[in-house]
Amino acid sequence: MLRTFATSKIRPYISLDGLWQMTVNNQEWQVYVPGCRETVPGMENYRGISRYERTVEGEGNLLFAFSGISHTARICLDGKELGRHEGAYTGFSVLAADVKPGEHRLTVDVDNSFGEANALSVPNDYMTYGGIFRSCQMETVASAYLSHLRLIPRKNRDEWAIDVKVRLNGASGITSSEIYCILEEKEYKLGTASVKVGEQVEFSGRFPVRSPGIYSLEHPAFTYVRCVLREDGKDIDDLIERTGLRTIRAQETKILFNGQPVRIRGFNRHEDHALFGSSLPPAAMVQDLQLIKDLGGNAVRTSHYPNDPYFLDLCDEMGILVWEESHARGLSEEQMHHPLFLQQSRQCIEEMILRDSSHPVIFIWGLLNECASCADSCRPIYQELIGLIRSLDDSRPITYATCYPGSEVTGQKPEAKKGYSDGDQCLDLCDVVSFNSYPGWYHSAPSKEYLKKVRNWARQHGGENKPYIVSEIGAGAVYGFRSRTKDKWSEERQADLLQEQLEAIINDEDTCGVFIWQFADCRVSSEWFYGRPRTMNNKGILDEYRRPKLAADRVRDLLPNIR
Ligand code: ADA
Repeated sequence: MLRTFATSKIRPYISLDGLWQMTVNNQEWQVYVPGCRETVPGMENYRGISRYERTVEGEGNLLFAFSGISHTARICLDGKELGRHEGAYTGFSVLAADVKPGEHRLTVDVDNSFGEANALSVPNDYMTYGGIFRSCQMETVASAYLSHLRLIPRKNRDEWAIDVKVRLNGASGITSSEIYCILEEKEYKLGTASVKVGEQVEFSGRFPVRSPGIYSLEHPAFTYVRCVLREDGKDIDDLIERTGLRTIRAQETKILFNGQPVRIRGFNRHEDHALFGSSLPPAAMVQDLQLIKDLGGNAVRTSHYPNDPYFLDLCDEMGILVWEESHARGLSEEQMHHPLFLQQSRQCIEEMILRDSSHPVIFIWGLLNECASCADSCRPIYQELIGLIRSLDDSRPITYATCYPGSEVTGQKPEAKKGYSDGDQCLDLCDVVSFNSYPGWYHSAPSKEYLKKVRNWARQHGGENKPYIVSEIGAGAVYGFRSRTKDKWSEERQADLLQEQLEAIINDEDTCGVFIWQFADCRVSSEWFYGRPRTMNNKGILDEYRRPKLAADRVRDLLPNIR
């Protein structure tokens, strides 16, 4: 299941989840899809290419939909290439047209190696796992089919409407069809078009909602839209999407959800689990969301890439706000000038927004975590990518998490580098300002003064009159390491530091809240962060098995006070 609800009443599909054959250098395994290769005995540290294979039975126009393959994929049917995709965290589909009836061999070459072809998937402070790690399915489509259905709710005074966008794709032959949109059992025509094979046309319209059920975190209520493709009076394809009627706005220093200021009690979370790598089954996703709620949280940040669409559906249903982030973490000026950086960033942003903009709980788009926002040469990149997000979705605020206040805050003279400013120089470009700070952990400044100084600096350097989020605070602890002297890496020390950091935020009503770094410990790429104990990022409040550290109780006591 790619989503938690049925996305079509017409289009036949079969799930491709289950046992596949995997081959690496002539060695074969039976592996479960979705899954990470690293969970296969003997493959815990494998980086490179592997071939996934299985048979499928079908005929006609077969659309193979993948929710996530890490990080590069080449798909073939009976040895003929259907398509390639770069980027682990967004889904894609490839089409095999006019397939003869019978059994066919589907092969997927999966590659997670680092190299010149990848500007965003680089050795980093999280693990780039390998595999078909999210669900996939085979759909049978007609001569034309719909894709990219997305819904944006709009409120004007007390009237609600939904902006609907959908794409028509040609699969085989030339088709002339009519596209309709059904909302509250009323049918509206979106247009008529002919598409050739491989062509894509987009349709859009704004339609009123006459009996609106308002979405709130406490009472999630959904509005469904079904788009239908009609040929000669017959419905040949359809797509269903849902949204929640709610408003979201950054106004002066507040973030308003349904007109009310919200304070974020959030967790940064990597898609990572000791047992499943980045391929968490639905039960583990639900457990994570239950744990977030139990710890007093109301939000999750998908650090540092778009998450599984199934997880986002669960967030909608369980009323957890989401900061969804495009892929990029800690890239230097040089890495941002990689010849493929812009192309791959644009692709990731586009695929994320076209896939996810209907989710009511996504309250903000994020991008470029801790990238080179001090470098003159990178400001145009921030401008361009923030502009791209705005052009694809003007209904949500945009932010990026930075860690560069000026030297007057850090007390450290910046390296006098040509073309670098003393601190972040892109804050004016976004709607909400977000800073990552680790007082007491990476430096010894007391939390209360330090966090306030950072915020004041941001306000004077492009962030005036904007909402402010502390997008990361935290400290490391190795699960089970207790120390009466509260040594570094002990659970005691982590708990104390988090308490100090959280108390500083609770008492600072001028911030819109916090995302704790991080929800659970995660694996990091050994190629880069070998220096971290256990080759893990140990700042989880829970360990990688979701066992609570001492800090969990402290967070559960304190977090609810941010309101
Ligand atoms: C950064 C970064 C995180 C993580 C964290 C840490 O702020 O955004 O991905 O690396 O630091 O643990 O140091």
